[in-house]
Amino acid sequence: MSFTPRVFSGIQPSGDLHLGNYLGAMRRFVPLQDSHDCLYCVVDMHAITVWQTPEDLRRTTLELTASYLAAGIDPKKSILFNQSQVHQHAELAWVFNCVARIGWMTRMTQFKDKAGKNSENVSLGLLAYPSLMAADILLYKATHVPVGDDQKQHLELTRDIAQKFNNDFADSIASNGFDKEYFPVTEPLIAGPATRVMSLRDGSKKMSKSDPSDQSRIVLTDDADTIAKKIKKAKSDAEPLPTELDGLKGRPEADNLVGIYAALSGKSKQDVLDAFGGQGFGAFKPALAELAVTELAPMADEIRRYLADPTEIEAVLRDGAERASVIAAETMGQVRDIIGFVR
Ligand code: AQP
Repeated sequence: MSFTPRVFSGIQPSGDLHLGNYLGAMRRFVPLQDSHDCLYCVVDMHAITVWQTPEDLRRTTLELTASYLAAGIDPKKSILFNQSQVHQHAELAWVFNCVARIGWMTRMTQFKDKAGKNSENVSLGLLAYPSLMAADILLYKATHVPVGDDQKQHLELTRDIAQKFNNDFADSIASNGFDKEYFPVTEPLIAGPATRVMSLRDGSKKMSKSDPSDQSRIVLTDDADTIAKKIKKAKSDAEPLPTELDGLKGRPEADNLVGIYAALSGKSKQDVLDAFGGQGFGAFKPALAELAVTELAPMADEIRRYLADPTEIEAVLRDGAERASVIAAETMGQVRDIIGFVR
Protein backbone atom coordinates (compact mmCIF):
# COMPACT_ATOMS: atom_id res chain seq x y z
CA MET A 1 0.00 0.00 0.00
CA SER A 2 1.24 3.50 -0.62
CA PHE A 3 0.81 5.98 2.20
CA THR A 4 0.50 9.73 1.73
CA PRO A 5 3.95 11.13 2.59
CA ARG A 6 3.46 12.57 6.06
CA VAL A 7 5.99 13.88 8.57
CA PHE A 8 5.68 13.65 12.35
CA SER A 9 8.22 14.73 14.94
CA GLY A 10 8.13 15.77 18.57
CA ILE A 11 10.28 17.50 21.15
CA GLN A 12 9.91 17.15 24.91
CA PRO A 13 9.20 20.21 27.06
CA SER A 14 11.59 18.86 29.66
CA GLY A 15 13.95 21.82 29.95
CA ASP A 16 15.49 24.60 27.92
CA LEU A 17 15.68 23.92 24.20
CA HIS A 18 19.31 23.81 23.06
CA LEU A 19 21.38 24.03 19.91
CA GLY A 20 21.35 20.22 19.51
CA ASN A 21 17.53 20.12 19.50
CA TYR A 22 17.55 23.01 17.03
CA LEU A 23 20.19 21.79 14.56
CA GLY A 24 19.43 18.06 14.88
CA ALA A 25 15.65 18.42 14.71
CA MET A 26 13.69 21.68 14.73
CA ARG A 27 15.54 23.55 12.01
CA ARG A 28 15.19 20.57 9.70
CA PHE A 29 11.41 20.55 10.23
CA VAL A 30 10.94 23.90 8.51
CA PRO A 31 11.63 23.08 4.80
CA LEU A 32 9.61 19.85 5.06
CA GLN A 33 6.48 21.99 5.45
CA ASP A 34 6.65 22.83 1.74
CA SER A 35 6.83 19.23 0.52
CA HIS A 36 4.85 17.16 3.05
CA ASP A 37 1.86 17.15 5.38
CA CYS A 38 3.59 17.84 8.68
CA LEU A 39 2.63 17.38 12.32
CA TYR A 40 4.94 18.85 14.94
CA CYS A 41 4.29 18.04 18.54
CA VAL A 42 5.20 19.23 22.01
CA VAL A 43 5.42 15.81 23.62
CA ASP A 44 4.41 16.76 27.14
CA MET A 45 3.36 13.19 28.02
CA HIS A 46 6.92 12.07 27.27
CA ALA A 47 8.27 14.85 29.47
CA ILE A 48 6.52 13.49 32.57
CA THR A 49 8.36 10.17 32.32
CA VAL A 50 10.83 12.02 34.54
CA TRP A 51 9.65 14.41 37.27
CA GLN A 52 8.54 17.87 36.14
CA THR A 53 6.92 20.37 38.45
CA PRO A 54 3.52 21.46 37.05
CA GLU A 55 4.76 25.08 36.87
CA ASP A 56 7.86 24.07 34.90
CA LEU A 57 5.86 21.87 32.55
CA ARG A 58 3.43 24.71 31.74
CA ARG A 59 6.29 27.16 31.21
CA THR A 60 8.42 24.86 29.06
CA THR A 61 5.38 23.82 26.97
CA LEU A 62 4.74 27.47 26.09
CA GLU A 63 8.46 28.14 25.53
CA LEU A 64 8.84 25.14 23.25
CA THR A 65 5.78 26.17 21.23
CA ALA A 66 7.16 29.71 20.96
CA SER A 67 10.47 28.22 19.76
CA TYR A 68 8.73 26.16 17.08
CA LEU A 69 6.98 29.32 15.85
CA ALA A 70 10.14 31.44 16.01
CA ALA A 71 12.12 28.78 14.14
CA GLY A 72 9.66 29.01 11.25
CA ILE A 73 6.98 26.40 11.88
CA ASP A 74 3.88 27.90 10.31
CA PRO A 75 0.70 26.70 12.05
CA LYS A 76 -1.24 27.29 8.85
CA LYS A 77 1.00 24.89 6.92
CA SER A 78 1.67 22.36 9.70
CA ILE A 79 -0.31 20.97 12.59
CA LEU A 80 1.42 22.21 15.75
CA PHE A 81 -0.01 20.84 19.00
CA ASN A 82 0.74 19.36 22.39
CA GLN A 83 0.37 15.63 22.78
CA SER A 84 -1.77 15.57 25.95
CA GLN A 85 -4.62 17.40 24.18
CA VAL A 86 -5.12 14.44 21.82
CA HIS A 87 -6.14 11.54 24.05
CA GLN A 88 -5.68 8.92 21.31
CA HIS A 89 -1.87 9.07 21.86
CA ALA A 90 -2.39 7.43 25.25
CA GLU A 91 -4.95 4.97 23.90
CA LEU A 92 -2.78 3.74 21.04
CA ALA A 93 0.27 3.61 23.32
CA TRP A 94 -1.64 1.17 25.55
CA VAL A 95 -2.40 -1.05 22.57
CA PHE A 96 1.30 -0.94 21.62
CA ASN A 97 2.28 -1.79 25.21
CA CYS A 98 0.41 -5.01 24.59
CA VAL A 99 2.02 -5.59 21.17
CA ALA A 100 5.63 -4.77 22.13
CA ARG A 101 7.71 -7.07 24.37
CA ILE A 102 9.35 -6.00 27.64
CA GLY A 103 12.75 -7.12 26.34
CA TRP A 104 12.45 -4.65 23.45
CA MET A 105 12.12 -1.83 25.97
CA THR A 106 14.83 -2.85 28.44
CA ARG A 107 17.29 -3.06 25.54
CA MET A 108 16.92 0.65 24.65
CA THR A 109 20.14 2.56 25.30
CA GLN A 110 18.24 5.74 26.23
CA PHE A 111 16.39 3.80 28.95
CA LYS A 112 19.65 2.33 30.22
CA ASP A 113 21.33 5.77 30.20
CA LYS A 114 18.46 7.54 31.93
CA ALA A 115 17.69 4.77 34.43
CA GLY A 116 21.37 4.13 35.20
CA LYS A 117 21.76 1.85 38.22
CA ASN A 118 18.32 2.87 39.43
CA SER A 119 16.18 0.92 36.95
CA GLU A 120 13.85 -0.51 39.62
CA ASN A 121 12.93 2.96 40.82
CA VAL A 122 12.39 4.95 37.64
CA SER A 123 8.85 5.44 36.35
CA LEU A 124 7.14 2.70 34.38
CA GLY A 125 6.53 5.44 31.79
CA LEU A 126 10.27 5.80 31.19
CA LEU A 127 10.44 2.11 30.25
CA ALA A 128 7.36 2.36 28.00
CA TYR A 129 8.54 5.64 26.41
CA PRO A 130 9.26 4.08 22.96
CA SER A 131 5.78 2.58 22.87
CA LEU A 132 4.24 6.06 23.29
CA MET A 133 6.63 7.38 20.66
CA ALA A 134 5.46 4.67 18.23
CA ALA A 135 1.87 5.70 18.97
CA ASP A 136 2.69 9.38 18.29
CA ILE A 137 4.01 8.49 14.86
CA LEU A 138 1.64 5.72 13.80
CA LEU A 139 -1.54 7.46 14.94
CA TYR A 140 -0.98 9.71 11.94
CA LYS A 141 0.48 6.92 9.77
CA ALA A 142 3.53 9.16 9.39
CA THR A 143 5.95 7.93 6.75
CA HIS A 144 8.92 10.14 7.67
CA VAL A 145 10.32 11.23 11.02
CA PRO A 146 13.10 13.85 11.15
CA VAL A 147 15.13 13.36 14.34
CA GLY A 148 18.64 13.54 15.73
CA ASP A 149 20.87 10.49 15.74
CA ASP A 150 20.01 9.60 19.38
CA GLN A 151 16.47 8.64 18.35
CA LYS A 152 17.52 6.08 15.74
CA GLN A 153 17.01 3.08 18.02
CA HIS A 154 13.55 4.26 19.10
CA LEU A 155 12.54 4.61 15.46
CA GLU A 156 13.71 1.09 14.72
CA LEU A 157 11.42 -0.02 17.54
CA THR A 158 8.53 1.93 15.99
CA ARG A 159 9.10 -0.04 12.79
CA ASP A 160 9.15 -3.32 14.78
CA ILE A 161 5.89 -2.41 16.54
CA ALA A 162 4.20 -1.48 13.23
CA GLN A 163 5.30 -4.76 11.65
CA LYS A 164 4.25 -6.87 14.65
CA PHE A 165 0.83 -5.18 14.78
CA ASN A 166 0.39 -5.74 11.02
CA ASN A 167 1.33 -9.43 11.46
CA ASP A 168 -0.53 -10.16 14.71
CA PHE A 169 -3.76 -8.71 13.37
CA ALA A 170 -3.31 -9.65 9.69
CA ASP A 171 -6.60 -11.56 9.44
CA SER A 172 -8.62 -8.89 11.20
CA ILE A 173 -6.97 -6.13 9.15
CA ALA A 174 -8.05 -8.00 5.99
CA SER A 175 -11.58 -8.78 7.23
CA ASN A 176 -12.09 -5.12 8.15
CA GLY A 177 -11.23 -4.23 4.57
CA PHE A 178 -7.85 -2.57 5.15
CA ASP A 179 -4.65 -3.11 3.23
CA LYS A 180 -2.36 -5.67 4.90
CA GLU A 181 0.28 -3.05 5.64
CA TYR A 182 -2.08 -1.20 7.98
CA PHE A 183 0.66 0.81 9.69
CA PRO A 184 3.51 2.13 7.55
CA VAL A 185 7.11 1.16 8.22
CA THR A 186 8.32 4.66 8.98
CA GLU A 187 11.56 6.08 7.56
CA PRO A 188 13.82 8.06 9.89
CA LEU A 189 15.27 11.26 8.39
CA ILE A 190 18.66 11.64 10.07
CA ALA A 191 20.99 13.78 7.98
CA GLY A 192 23.33 16.75 7.90
CA PRO A 193 26.45 17.76 9.81
CA ALA A 194 24.69 18.13 13.19
CA THR A 195 22.74 14.93 13.81
CA ARG A 196 24.53 14.64 17.18
CA VAL A 197 25.69 17.94 18.63
CA MET A 198 28.01 17.30 21.56
CA SER A 199 28.39 19.09 24.89
CA LEU A 200 30.57 22.21 24.77
CA ARG A 201 32.34 20.95 27.90
CA ASP A 202 32.92 17.34 26.85
CA GLY A 203 33.07 16.22 23.22
CA SER A 204 32.17 12.66 24.17
CA LYS A 205 28.76 13.58 25.66
CA LYS A 206 25.62 14.60 23.77
CA MET A 207 24.45 18.18 24.29
CA SER A 208 21.40 17.64 26.47
CA LYS A 209 18.70 19.55 28.36
CA SER A 210 19.41 17.51 31.47
CA ASP A 211 23.19 18.13 31.65
CA PRO A 212 23.79 19.82 35.02
CA SER A 213 26.25 22.28 33.45
CA ASP A 214 24.68 25.36 31.80
CA GLN A 215 28.01 25.87 30.01
CA SER A 216 27.56 22.56 28.19
CA ARG A 217 24.82 23.89 25.92
CA ILE A 218 23.68 26.96 24.03
CA VAL A 219 20.05 27.56 24.87
CA LEU A 220 17.77 29.08 22.23
CA THR A 221 16.87 31.95 24.55
CA ASP A 222 20.52 32.85 25.31
CA ASP A 223 21.35 36.46 24.46
CA ALA A 224 24.23 37.41 22.15
CA ASP A 225 26.68 37.94 25.00
CA THR A 226 25.96 34.57 26.62
CA ILE A 227 26.26 32.72 23.30
CA ALA A 228 29.64 34.35 22.59
CA LYS A 229 30.93 33.58 26.11
CA LYS A 230 29.85 29.93 25.97
CA ILE A 231 31.64 29.45 22.63
CA LYS A 232 34.75 31.21 23.89
CA LYS A 233 34.85 28.87 26.92
CA ALA A 234 34.00 25.74 24.91
CA LYS A 235 36.51 22.94 25.35
CA SER A 236 38.92 22.68 22.40
CA ASP A 237 42.52 21.60 21.89
CA ALA A 238 45.85 23.24 21.15
CA GLU A 239 46.21 22.10 17.52
CA PRO A 240 45.23 24.19 14.49
CA LEU A 241 42.20 22.96 12.55
CA PRO A 242 43.11 20.36 9.90
CA THR A 243 42.56 20.92 6.19
CA GLU A 244 40.95 17.49 5.65
CA LEU A 245 38.07 15.69 7.43
CA ASP A 246 40.37 12.81 8.40
CA GLY A 247 42.28 15.23 10.60
CA LEU A 248 39.20 15.64 12.86
CA LYS A 249 39.39 11.97 13.90
CA GLY A 250 40.28 11.64 17.59
CA ARG A 251 39.52 15.36 18.15
CA PRO A 252 35.87 15.25 19.34
CA GLU A 253 35.71 18.89 20.50
CA ALA A 254 37.19 20.23 17.25
CA ASP A 255 34.89 17.96 15.24
CA ASN A 256 31.87 19.22 17.20
CA LEU A 257 32.66 22.92 16.76
CA VAL A 258 33.32 22.45 13.03
CA GLY A 259 30.02 20.53 12.75
CA ILE A 260 28.15 23.35 14.51
CA TYR A 261 29.71 25.93 12.18
CA ALA A 262 28.80 23.79 9.15
CA ALA A 263 25.18 23.32 10.25
CA LEU A 264 24.66 26.98 11.14
CA SER A 265 26.14 28.17 7.84
CA GLY A 266 24.45 25.52 5.67
CA LYS A 267 27.85 24.29 4.47
CA SER A 268 29.66 20.96 4.69
CA LYS A 269 32.37 20.31 7.28
CA GLN A 270 34.91 20.16 4.42
CA ASP A 271 33.82 23.67 3.32
CA VAL A 272 34.51 24.86 6.86
CA LEU A 273 37.95 23.23 6.86
CA ASP A 274 38.67 24.79 3.44
CA ALA A 275 38.06 28.19 5.04
CA PHE A 276 39.66 27.63 8.49
CA GLY A 277 42.14 24.73 8.06
CA GLY A 278 45.53 25.67 9.47
CA GLN A 279 44.04 28.28 11.83
CA GLY A 280 43.82 27.82 15.59
CA PHE A 281 40.79 28.15 17.87
CA GLY A 282 41.84 31.73 18.66
CA ALA A 283 40.65 32.61 15.15
CA PHE A 284 37.93 29.99 14.71
CA LYS A 285 35.98 30.53 17.93
CA PRO A 286 35.27 34.26 17.35
CA ALA A 287 34.08 33.44 13.81
CA LEU A 288 31.83 30.69 15.18
CA ALA A 289 30.51 33.00 17.92
CA GLU A 290 29.67 35.69 15.36
CA LEU A 291 27.87 33.19 13.14
CA ALA A 292 25.95 31.69 16.08
CA VAL A 293 24.87 35.12 17.31
CA THR A 294 23.75 36.17 13.81
CA GLU A 295 21.72 32.96 13.38
CA LEU A 296 20.32 32.53 16.88
CA ALA A 297 19.87 35.97 18.49
CA PRO A 298 16.96 37.07 16.22
CA MET A 299 15.18 33.82 17.05
CA ALA A 300 15.63 34.47 20.78
CA ASP A 301 13.99 37.89 20.31
CA GLU A 302 11.12 36.29 18.44
CA ILE A 303 10.65 33.66 21.18
CA ARG A 304 10.44 36.44 23.76
CA ARG A 305 7.91 38.29 21.60
CA TYR A 306 5.66 35.20 21.43
CA LEU A 307 5.99 34.56 25.15
CA ALA A 308 4.83 38.09 25.89
CA ASP A 309 1.34 36.96 24.79
CA PRO A 310 0.78 33.31 25.79
CA THR A 311 -2.86 33.46 24.67
CA GLU A 312 -1.69 33.39 21.04
CA ILE A 313 0.47 30.32 21.76
CA GLU A 314 -2.37 28.57 23.58
CA ALA A 315 -4.72 29.28 20.65
CA VAL A 316 -2.19 27.75 18.22
CA LEU A 317 -1.98 24.59 20.36
CA ARG A 318 -5.76 24.28 20.69
CA ASP A 319 -6.30 24.69 16.96
CA GLY A 320 -3.51 22.18 16.21
CA ALA A 321 -4.98 19.68 18.67
CA GLU A 322 -8.41 19.93 17.04
CA ARG A 323 -6.94 19.26 13.61
CA ALA A 324 -4.72 16.41 14.88
CA SER A 325 -7.73 14.86 16.68
CA VAL A 326 -9.60 14.40 13.41
CA ILE A 327 -6.84 12.14 12.03
CA ALA A 328 -6.22 10.49 15.40
CA ALA A 329 -9.90 9.63 15.92
CA GLU A 330 -10.12 7.98 12.51
CA THR A 331 -7.04 5.78 13.11
CA MET A 332 -8.09 4.88 16.64
CA GLY A 333 -11.59 3.93 15.48
CA GLN A 334 -10.07 1.58 12.90
CA VAL A 335 -7.63 0.12 15.45
CA ARG A 336 -10.51 -0.58 17.84
CA ASP A 337 -12.31 -2.55 15.09
CA ILE A 338 -9.12 -4.40 14.14
CA ILE A 339 -8.46 -5.41 17.75
CA GLY A 340 -12.04 -6.46 18.40
CA PHE A 341 -13.07 -3.83 20.93
CA VAL A 342 -16.87 -3.53 20.82
CA ARG A 343 -18.07 0.02 20.18
N1 AQP B 1 22.64 16.80 21.05
C1 AQP B 1 21.77 16.63 20.06
N2 AQP B 1 22.17 16.72 18.77
C2 AQP B 1 21.30 16.57 17.75
N3 AQP B 1 19.97 16.31 17.95
C3 AQP B 1 19.53 16.22 19.22
N4 AQP B 1 18.33 16.00 19.75
C4 AQP B 1 18.41 16.01 21.10
N5 AQP B 1 19.68 16.24 21.48
C5 AQP B 1 20.41 16.37 20.33
C6 AQP B 1 17.13 15.81 18.95
O1 AQP B 1 16.16 16.75 19.41
C7 AQP B 1 14.87 16.18 19.25
C8 AQP B 1 14.08 16.36 20.50
O2 AQP B 1 14.71 15.68 21.58
P1 AQP B 1 13.84 15.37 22.87
O3 AQP B 1 13.41 16.62 23.50
O4 AQP B 1 12.74 14.48 22.54
O5 AQP B 1 14.74 14.57 23.85
P2 AQP B 1 16.20 14.12 23.90
O6 AQP B 1 16.64 13.51 22.62
O7 AQP B 1 16.30 13.22 25.08
O8 AQP B 1 16.89 15.53 24.10
P3 AQP B 1 17.72 16.08 25.30
O9 AQP B 1 17.92 17.50 25.06
O10 AQP B 1 18.94 15.24 25.47
O11 AQP B 1 16.77 15.96 26.54
P4 AQP B 1 17.00 15.22 27.90
O12 AQP B 1 18.24 15.78 28.49
O13 AQP B 1 15.76 15.58 28.67
O14 AQP B 1 17.10 13.77 27.59
C9 AQP B 1 15.05 14.72 18.86
O15 AQP B 1 14.87 14.59 17.46
C10 AQP B 1 16.49 14.45 19.22
O16 AQP B 1 17.06 13.45 18.39
